[in-house]
This record gives sequence, structure tokens and C-alpha cells, in this order.
Amino acid sequence: MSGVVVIGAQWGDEGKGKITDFLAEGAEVVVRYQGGNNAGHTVEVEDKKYKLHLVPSGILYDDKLCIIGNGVVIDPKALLEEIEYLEGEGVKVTPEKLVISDRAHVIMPYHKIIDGLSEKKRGKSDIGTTGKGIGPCYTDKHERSGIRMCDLYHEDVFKEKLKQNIEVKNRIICEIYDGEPLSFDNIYDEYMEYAKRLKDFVVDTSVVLYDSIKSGKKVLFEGAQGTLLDIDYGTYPYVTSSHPISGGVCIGAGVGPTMITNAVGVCKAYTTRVGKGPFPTELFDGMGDYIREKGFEYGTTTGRARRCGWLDLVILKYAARISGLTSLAITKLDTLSNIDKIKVCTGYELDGKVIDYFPASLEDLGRCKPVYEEFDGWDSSIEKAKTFEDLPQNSKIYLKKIEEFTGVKVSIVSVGPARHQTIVIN
Ligand code: 2SA
Ligand code: GDP
Ligand code: MG
Repeated sequence: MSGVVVIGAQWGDEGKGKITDFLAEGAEVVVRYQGGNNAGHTVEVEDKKYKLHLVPSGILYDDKLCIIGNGVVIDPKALLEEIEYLEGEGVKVTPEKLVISDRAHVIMPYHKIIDGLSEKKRGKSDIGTTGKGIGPCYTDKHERSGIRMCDLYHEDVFKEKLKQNIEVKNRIICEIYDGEPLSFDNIYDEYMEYAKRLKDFVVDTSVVLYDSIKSGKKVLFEGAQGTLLDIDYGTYPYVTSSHPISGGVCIGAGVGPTMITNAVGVCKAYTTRVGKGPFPTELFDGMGDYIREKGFEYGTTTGRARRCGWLDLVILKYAARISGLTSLAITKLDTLSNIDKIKVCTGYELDGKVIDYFPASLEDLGRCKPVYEEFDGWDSSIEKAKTFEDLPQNSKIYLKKIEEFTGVKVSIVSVGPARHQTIVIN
């Protein structure tokens, strides 16, 4: 069995798209298993930059099968726009290259509206969602009123479910949020049109996946968001509504755990976060601004400025444990070049005691002060490094520290956004 999962070990935007694209060369199938078009994965191939949201990063190759699993929530409008965008860039997106789960839930217009209105109502304690309707769609899934891709192909079922949903959602929108009611007819016609255009892509993907694995094909599972945004293991409630961790694969793609052999944790050489919520190593000074500008830390989906801070090894060790990481891919090491002293958080001071675990309670986390170890930086640029030996000694010491603290081997180091700026350590 050869299933490898690539997950984000921090708060997302670690460079999962780049690492998935790099690893996809050696795989035959690439699968998304959670999240939706809240994800933004930027992949640079030669002189072209691709922004992917719902389509797995394997699409940039001609010979990979990409699967959007049942755990993903699909905004059909956004998906069709992404397919059009990719086709416009010369990337073929055919039903031979992309299949979509018939069990995946559909993001409806009222999900996006409720996402926006509920954020507004939360006021100062808003989560900072991407506004794509992700949370409300997963809410309906778990509340058992959601609409799935397969429903779009049973007109009576879709009509009935849409009618019931519009009735309830219009009451929520109008009575709770003082918003404008939605029209059944407009949504029905719009979604029937999307269904027609997507029909050939929609299949039982868990069968396709099982057959692929059984026939010896190598499969990559591409996580979106990151461990600290996981609904169970993240900084709840400042999280997304799915399971970005490796455990999410089984449910979100429909495979058994015995089919996953390796878990690669993607981690930036520092830390970033978009949206609200605790972030112990956040930098509020010029260094935070420097990292943001040098690393171009702006959201791929919303363009929001990302909050920046030093590397937090406590959360990395936590991610390694929760996802059973077998190796680490450290990205954006180049962003840290030319910094005199680099800090790394190795513990939190909580009420006079140093702890090395990540507390569940945000109140406890709020009282945690990071304990730092300081490392000498390196002043040579590393964008052209091809092997581990090419890296400056101080950057090697930095990577060693990550390995020692987490107990997980660093197997990939990324020194730039391009495919070729990737060092494999054997
Ligand atoms: P949501 O929209 O319900 O999933 O938002 C809930 C929280 O999850 C965070 N979140 C993300 N964090 C980092 N990157 C994400 N994707 C985009 C990117 C983000 C962007 O790749 O840059 O462009 O702003 C992502 N998606 C969700 C979100 O900020 C909330 O904290
Ligand atoms: P993802 O959501 O985890 O796929 O990450 P994003 O694509 O949202 O954000 C990562 C950004 O960093 C993208 O713009 C990548 O092109 C870029 N990137 C990835 N790896 C590296 C690297 O090693 N160095 C630099 N400078 N940029 C990188
Ligand atoms: Mg991203």
C-alpha cells in the first residue's frame, strides 16, 4: 500500500501546494479530503504561478488523476471558475484527470450569506473566516440537512431539499440577521446549470481510489489549512470546520488507515496565521513586518496580510504527534536569510512553570509566554542551494534543532517557491 499524506503542521499556508506538486511527480493520484475553496495553494512551475483552491495540486501534471473526496465541501460556481481558469492557463481539466465525489456536500448561496452575517454578528469576537460558506455548509452536513453532489442529479430530491433549506435559511437570514430573503427559483436554476456542467466529473471516488491503491498506484493526499485549524485539535473556536490532520484522510477520502504509509508535515521555517485567534510567537514589531514583506505573507484566497512570528516547536511537536508524522518538509528557509539572530520557541511559561505541550484551553494558552532559544542567522542567500551540503552551517544547525525537538526527520527543505528550489535530504 502506498498512500502518503501531506499536511500543514501550523496554521495553514505552509507551502503544502508547492510540496504536494513536488511530491506528485512520484505519484499517480492526488486527493483533496477536506476543506473547500477557503484553501489557497500557490504552485510555481517554471515561470508560471498557479493559484489552486479546490482542485488538487496534481492537476498541473498531464498524467495524474486528481480526486476531490467526499470530505471536501464544493462551491460549484467556484469550482467551474477554477476549471475555466486552469484551462485558460493551458492546464487540461477533463473527467479523465479530475473526479469529484458524489458524496461531497455542496456550498449553497445561503451558506456564504450566513458565513458573512454570522461573522458580522460576532463583532469583535469574529473568527476571521474566508467568507466562502465553509462553516455553514459543514454545519448542515452534520445537522443532516445538507445537499450532496449526488442530490443534484435527482431533481425531485434536490427540489425538496432546497425548498426545505430555503424556508429555514430565509428565517435565519431575515429574523436573526435582518438580511434579505433568497429566491428558490433563482438558486434552483443556477444549480441545475452547474450540475449539468459538472456531471461527467461526479463519481463514487472512494471506489476509484480503492481500485487505484489495489492496483499498486501511489496516492498523495493533499491537506488544506493546517493542524492548528483542525476543528478538534486546533485553537477552537478559531479554527476551520474540517479535519486538516492526517486522520481526516480516512473519513474525507474513504480509505482505511492501513492504506496510509507516510505522513509528511509541511512547516514554514517561521510561523504565520490569517484570521483571528491565539498565536503565542506572534511578532508585533519590525521583525514581523520584515518577515511578512520578505516572505510575501498575504492570503492566496482573500489577500489578507498574514500575522507573522518565530517558529514554534511546541506546536510542531504537537502536529507530529497528532498526525503521526514520518517526515518534515521545511519551507521558506530562504525568508530567514540575513537575519542576525533567529528565535525558536521551545516551551511555554504558564503560571511560573515551563510546559512543552499545547494547552486545549484558550484561556491557558492566552497566559502562555513563549520560551525562546536563540540561533545565529546566516547572511548568504540560499535560493540557489541544490543539496543539503550547499546550505550555510547555521541553517543546518537550525534544521537539526527542529529534528531533535520533534523527533521527526527533515526530509525536504524548500528554498524558494519554484519546483526546482527543493532540496531532498536522504
Ligand atoms: P473558514 O473560512 O471557515 O475556513 O475560516 C476559519 C478559519 O480558518 C482559517 N483559514 C485559513 N488559514 C490560512 N489559509 C487559508 N487559506 C487561504 C490561503 C486564506 C486566505 O491559502 O491564504 O487567503 O486568507 C485558510 N482558510 C481558512 C481562517 O483564516 C479562519 O481563521
Ligand atoms: P499552502 O496553502 O500551504 O499551499 O500555502 P500557500 O500557497 O497559501 O502559501 C505559501 C506561499 O509561499 C506561496 O506563495 C508559495 O509560492 C510560497 N512558497 C512555498 N515554498 C516557498 C519557499 O521555500 N520559499 C519562498 N520564498 N516561497 C515559498
Ligand atoms: Mg494557503
